[in-house]
Amino acid sequence: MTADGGIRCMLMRGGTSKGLFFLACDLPGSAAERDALLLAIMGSGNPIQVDGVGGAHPLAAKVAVVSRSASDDADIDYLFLQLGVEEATITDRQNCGNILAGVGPFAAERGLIAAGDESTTTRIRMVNSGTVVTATFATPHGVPVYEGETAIAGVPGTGAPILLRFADTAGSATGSLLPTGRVRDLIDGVEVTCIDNGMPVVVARSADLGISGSESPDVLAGDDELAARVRSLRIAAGKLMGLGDVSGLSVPKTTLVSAPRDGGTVGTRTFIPVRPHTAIGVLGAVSVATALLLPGGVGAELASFGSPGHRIDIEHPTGHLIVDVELDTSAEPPVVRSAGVVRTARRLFDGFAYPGPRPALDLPLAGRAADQRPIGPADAAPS
Ligand code: NQM
Repeated sequence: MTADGGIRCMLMRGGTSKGLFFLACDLPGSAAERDALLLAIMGSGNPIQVDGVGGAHPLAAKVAVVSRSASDDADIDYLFLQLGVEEATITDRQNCGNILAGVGPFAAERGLIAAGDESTTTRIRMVNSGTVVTATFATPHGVPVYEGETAIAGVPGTGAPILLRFADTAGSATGSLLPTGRVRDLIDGVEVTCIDNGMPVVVARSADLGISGSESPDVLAGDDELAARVRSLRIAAGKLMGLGDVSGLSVPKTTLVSAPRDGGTVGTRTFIPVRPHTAIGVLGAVSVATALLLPGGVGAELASFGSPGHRIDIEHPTGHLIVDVELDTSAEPPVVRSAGVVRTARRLFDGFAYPGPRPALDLPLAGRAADQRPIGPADAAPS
């Protein structure tokens, strides 16, 4: 912290999301103090986050806390925190594969890892779930570059590719790939597949919730009846998935699937958790792709699988997200071998953030539900 209260951090775009990246050692060691500080920096608890640096959307109210890893199987620890916009909430109950894209370059920028002369491959432990991911990104002359030729849907222009390879993502938040113990469940008269391959997601058919699946996020955001149905579906699914009362939580997400319209495998509209996503999350997409590959997965009959392989082309409101999922369906229950995705990221700003007034530390945080207190490893190990 600077003498006048500034906290060192970097603003980065990771995939289709944006957030503040901190070194763990630049934040308070106590989770409660850290959370109060981050809520104040972001300006959460106000719809336009006018008194903070948040982007007035859940996709731009994210935080990565990064440190050198103490585990043998990882180089870097990455704790993801999702902050609320209207509500002053903060939770570590989910991963974020988009923000993850910025973690390797950030760690190289801050000297946590030694970068290679051309490219760098590093092992990142997602502290939220304990999953280790391998990230490969360009570092000519040992310095991360962000410029490149790779386009990802939902982001203007192109950037340097960042390859993310996941293993052991099944059961990230719930302990199992199929947390209800079944491939299909019936909730509110709607057939769903509740899955957790990196992100707990409820997959249902768009038509079963009264939409075609081609509506824009803005149109969906104005549909109060749909919002009520999604809310009810995810709350019931949360209980079945062993997540308890999820009314104040950011998981599970809901993805409504339809037949593809643009040459992809499947059409999707995703809700985080009730607000429509402008694209789809990375691990959300990995979970949806896995659901479609499962024998009996809801919506698989709508999907158009091309040549045999593991490449699933997910259509979303702003384009396509291609994920590569290797699933062994000969095992019972099926076993996920690996998953991969390509993203880009960009350093947007580096400097110091100045928090405004914070909630008193001995009082519960405003708008923070009891079950939103961090339940995972509370702090990334200081570097
Ligand atoms: O699923 C949004 C995003 C995400 C999460 C959300 C993500 C993922 O688009 O891995 O990336 O689900 O809240 O950043």
